[in-house]
Amino acid sequence: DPFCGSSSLPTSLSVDGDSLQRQINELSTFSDTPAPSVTRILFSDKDVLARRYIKNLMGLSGLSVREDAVGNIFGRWDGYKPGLPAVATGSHIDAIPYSGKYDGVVGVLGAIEALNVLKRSGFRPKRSLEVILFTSEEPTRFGISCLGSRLLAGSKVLAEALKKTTVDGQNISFVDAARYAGYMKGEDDLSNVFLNSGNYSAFLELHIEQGPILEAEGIVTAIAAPASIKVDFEGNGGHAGAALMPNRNDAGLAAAELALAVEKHVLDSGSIDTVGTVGILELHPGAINSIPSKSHLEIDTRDIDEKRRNEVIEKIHQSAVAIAKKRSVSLTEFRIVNQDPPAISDKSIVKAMEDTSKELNLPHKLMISRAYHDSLFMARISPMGMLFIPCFKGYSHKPEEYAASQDIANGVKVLALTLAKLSLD
Ligand code: HGY
Ligand code: MN
Ligand code: MN
Ligand code: MN
Repeated sequence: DPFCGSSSLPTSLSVDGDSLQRQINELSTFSDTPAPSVTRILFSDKDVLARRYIKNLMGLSGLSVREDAVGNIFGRWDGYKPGLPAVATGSHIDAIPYSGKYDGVVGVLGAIEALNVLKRSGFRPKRSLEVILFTSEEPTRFGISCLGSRLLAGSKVLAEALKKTTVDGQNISFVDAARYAGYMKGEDDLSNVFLNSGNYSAFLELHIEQGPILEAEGIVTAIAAPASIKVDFEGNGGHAGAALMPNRNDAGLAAAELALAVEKHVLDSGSIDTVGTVGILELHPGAINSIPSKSHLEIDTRDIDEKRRNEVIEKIHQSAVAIAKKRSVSLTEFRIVNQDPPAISDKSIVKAMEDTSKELNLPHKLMISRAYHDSLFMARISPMGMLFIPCFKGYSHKPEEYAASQDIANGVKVLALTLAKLSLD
């Protein structure tokens, strides 16, 4: 009954920390690698089970659930002015290989619990509150980061690619993979996934910091500018014994030299804020006694300054060309997969989070997010805010990832009260 409860801000906020911790533990069992690691790849069987688990929790919280063509999942609590743009919050549950159980998950389970906290307090939202599970934040399967939120933010290029060209490492198309998981049923073009800006009055994301700075909460003021590049080199290969060194054009050494060039260009950028990683480096045929005839590397480089990051990308490209020439291998691919601008958090949401933290006597600090998040793209269609909770020694993207349930509960409280305030705006 939309008229029960009060539309004044809740005074008591009780987070059910035990059930939230239990849910985090249960969700982590939907994994393709043994505990304590978590591996949950887009549209895999484990991903489908995890989605079902989240949809069930949304249902138990009385949220109405809808899913879009690519598997973004929305759980909605109608406010008493359901026609107004809603306030949304959410994150992701896909997990890169051998990672941890908190990255993304805290912002989905925590968001559902935040709505439960408000329901328990008798709060009645004016603007509807919506929890979003973004279909895939990690680039693992298709090499596209923030696939779901990028699409919601209206990327026509991505909509085209997903329909026509995107395939994974086993040459399975995005469309077939999505259909396997029960999505992309119709022949619909994906533009019906796009949300127009104004759809939400605010978007907030609760997430672990994934870095070593925080002892308490972090309120994010900006999200760094990410980019990723795919590179292939090709040489003649040959017999590791019979081919003498002067006659070789070793694609593996070209890749190794480029990886070191990435490190050099990043260190020479003039700022500690520029980072670069070669997380994927594959050699073909991958036999000890065969000179690599092909190599494939994937480069991740980021900076809080977009121009400086783009200069590094340009230098990496020049190095790839120079190395190919020097080693007489061919540079068969140099593809910038994404080269995104940074995002700035909405000042009024930052202020709402600061005020809420003060009201709850929770220490907090302003900071930049060096990791990217779905918020980076939601900021294109809605005022955005992010709330970080500390994680043990900043460990993330590895099984040792850990966040204390008290810190999670504090984050959920700040999220809940900030959502309530924004809902009454
Ligand atoms: O890589 C990132 O920044 C995010 O955690 N996927
Ligand atoms: Mn991640
Ligand atoms: Mn994440
Ligand atoms: Mn390639």
